[in-house]
Amino acid sequence: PSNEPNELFHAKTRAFVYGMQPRAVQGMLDFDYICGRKIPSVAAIIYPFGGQFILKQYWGTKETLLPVYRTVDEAVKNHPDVDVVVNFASSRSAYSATMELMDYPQLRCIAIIAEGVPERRAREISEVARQKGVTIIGPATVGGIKPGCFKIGNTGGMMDNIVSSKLYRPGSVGYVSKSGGMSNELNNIISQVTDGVYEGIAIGGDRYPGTTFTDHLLRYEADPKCKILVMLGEVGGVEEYHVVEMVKNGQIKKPVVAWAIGTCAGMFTTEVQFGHAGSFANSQLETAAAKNSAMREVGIHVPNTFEDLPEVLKNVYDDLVKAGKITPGPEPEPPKIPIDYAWAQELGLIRKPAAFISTISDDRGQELLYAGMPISKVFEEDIGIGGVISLLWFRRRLPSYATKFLEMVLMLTADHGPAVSGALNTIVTTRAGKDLISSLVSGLLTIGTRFGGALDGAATEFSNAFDKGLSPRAFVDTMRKQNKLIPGIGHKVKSRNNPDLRVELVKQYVKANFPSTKLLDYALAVEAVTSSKKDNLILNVDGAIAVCVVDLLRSSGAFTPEEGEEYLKLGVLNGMFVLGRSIGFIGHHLDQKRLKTGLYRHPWDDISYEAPGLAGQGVAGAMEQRVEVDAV
Ligand code: Q5B
Repeated sequence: PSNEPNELFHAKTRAFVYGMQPRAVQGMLDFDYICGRKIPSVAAIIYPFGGQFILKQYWGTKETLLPVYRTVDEAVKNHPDVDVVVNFASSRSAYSATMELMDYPQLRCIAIIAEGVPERRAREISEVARQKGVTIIGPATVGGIKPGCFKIGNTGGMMDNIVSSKLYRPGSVGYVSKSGGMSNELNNIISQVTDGVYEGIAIGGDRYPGTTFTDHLLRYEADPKCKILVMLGEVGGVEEYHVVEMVKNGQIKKPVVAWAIGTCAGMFTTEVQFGHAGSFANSQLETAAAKNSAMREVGIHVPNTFEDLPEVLKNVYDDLVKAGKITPGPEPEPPKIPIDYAWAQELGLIRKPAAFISTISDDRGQELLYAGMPISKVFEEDIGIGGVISLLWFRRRLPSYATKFLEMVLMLTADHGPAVSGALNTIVTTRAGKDLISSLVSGLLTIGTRFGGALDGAATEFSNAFDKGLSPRAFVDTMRKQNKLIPGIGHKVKSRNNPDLRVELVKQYVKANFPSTKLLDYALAVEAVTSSKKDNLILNVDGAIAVCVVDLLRSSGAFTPEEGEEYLKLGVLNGMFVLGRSIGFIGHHLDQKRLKTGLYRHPWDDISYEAPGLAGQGVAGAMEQRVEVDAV
């Protein structure tokens, strides 16, 4: 609490911020920091609607946690040192929130930052506040600032503005204005022609502000540290005349520099309503011109135009300095302002090497981009999942026969029944009670060089052999000599007599649509050699897809030869099988869940137990031995 009755804020003022306004709170904490305050002016947040318990903010270059309370009661009980509230409640709830706050005698000053509070409500607030001795600033205000001590919410604007107006240390000039925007202008003027602002309050532009010009000017008059009073009035209302009266009757003795804005209203033939609700002259008396001449008459320093105000203020200040009433103090070093990383980056002040690079998609703008293509265009042009793969995997649009082929691959590889290695693992995993992702991953991890993962190897071996000019037979012989199985050749159940129709479909499509099928033709010639040896050594689905994608990379015109080679090395081909078969594995997981199948245990009689001591005894022998062990 303040030591002086006329002092609303001091260097230890502690406040609640009512409402969730992290930016405004940060502005207040940054102001505290540059003023050299030891403790933050914001003690806590009151936010009736939140489930949040803390608000993380910066205190200088470090971080600090502010408590968030749902009720005023809780906040007040926990912070008996708080006597100011910056109330950001909306215009709808500002009245009830302020009334509730005024039930707590420790809260002596409430700044209401809400536009559009009904005038009847504003008057009720003022009345109750006067009865209870609470100072209300606003409503419809940005607040006020006391250099070196306290800043209400967003008053003063950005930090660089605050520093350039030297608001981090007190001066000798106390001002009061209606407009928050014009108070920024006053901060600037005062900092240029005097030793700076002592305190500045914007009372708000409504017809019934909670405190008036006179309330604040009388506080400044009573405060020995404030030497010059500045008032920025405006057209509408009669408040300036109360100040005139006080100057006349001696209640205000300190020099006053004042101006009423809105003199240009006289140039219009009709009455003018300015931006504020109260800035409308209901009579000649309420015009800015009439107010300015009334103020001038009682000795208030009134410039001829607003542009002359700095000069008039400077003269008054210089006179007080000459008379020894103001002794300008040494100018402290302007404080360093901690600047937010994001803001500094936006201003182009800093740079740092990025830890990650991404070249396929961008979600930062208004619209998600796939390789530069807005997501809305992806649908407008109906590029399909094949088109999306072409953008995200190859970073380019592929011709539609190619994207259709990619879709065909996904459809063909989506599933091959529950008996294949991966599907079986997915099923067993699901039946062990695992979730979708675990079951899917267990199936995917089964994909290897023998099952589903032969595409990359097939593409490499077939294209190497083809590029070297090896005849199909020479290729088969070379592989045999090296004791290597040819990837993409052979199938557990499919054979020449039981052909894999998926492979037939691929061949038909590619023959009909691709500009070149050189590698497919070569692979079919190899198949002719291997299948003549053994019926099941056919070009399998992995092999067929692999050689066709190589044909696509080499002949579509969409890739340079180097790019085509690089994509093969990157493993894009196995990616096709992984993506396609994920559809089937997920299906198997859902199927098992739907069927509510229980834990799977493989039958003993399907496993040949060959452990030492049990070898050759078969299931019955093993069982007998186990019974004996159990009995012991
Ligand atoms: N031999 C696929 O083997 C399989 C040979 C070969 C030269 C070969 C085998 C193989 C390469 C890998 C590959 C993809 C293991 C298959 C797929 C997706 C799937 C699966 C599904 C789906 C089958 C018998 C004799 C031996 C071997 C010789 C075999 N393969 N020679 N090159 N490639 N292929 N995988 O039937 O003289 O008797 O010793 O590893 O392309 O995974 O549906 O199930 O959609 O899910 O068990 O279609 O071909 O034959 O290993 O007993 O060999 O043939 O040397 O000769 P098998 P093995 P020998 S598609």
